[in-house]
Amino acid sequence: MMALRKMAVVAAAGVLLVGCGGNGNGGGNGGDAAPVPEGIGEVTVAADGVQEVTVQTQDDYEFTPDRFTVAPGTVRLTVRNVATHMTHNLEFDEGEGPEAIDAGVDFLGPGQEKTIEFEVSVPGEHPFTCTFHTAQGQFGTMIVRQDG
Ligand SMILES: [Cu+2]
Repeated sequence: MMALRKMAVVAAAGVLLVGCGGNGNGGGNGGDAAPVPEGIGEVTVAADGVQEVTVQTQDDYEFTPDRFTVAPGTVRLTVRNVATHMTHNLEFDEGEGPEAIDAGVDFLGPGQEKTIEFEVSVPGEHPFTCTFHTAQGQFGTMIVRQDG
């Protein structure tokens, strides 16, 4: 935890250096995306029987992955922001899915991760958004499917 905080401070210092050049210049983004760790976007079942999945955000306007599929039941969703300077969140679009999901991650600073838990029972697709970057197209979809 201490190490993480220290990294965040270092990263914040870096923002000052690159802040000007980095903004609005999407040109070279293809090659320098943060590496995706093993297991990101994979749904696994924890010891307590709850299905778990981790979605990552980074210094761009994408969820990694932007689609994942769960089975009806309890979902433990972790959103991990590995960005060094961008803040994100994850909110399920109200009224869009087959049932209401009363959970979301409202703020995730650089280096933070948060876990939410909620129930799904109706098959279908739940769109979600980073509300900070809706204009930049940061959307994703959680699919609920009977056979997982
Ligand atoms: Cu975002």
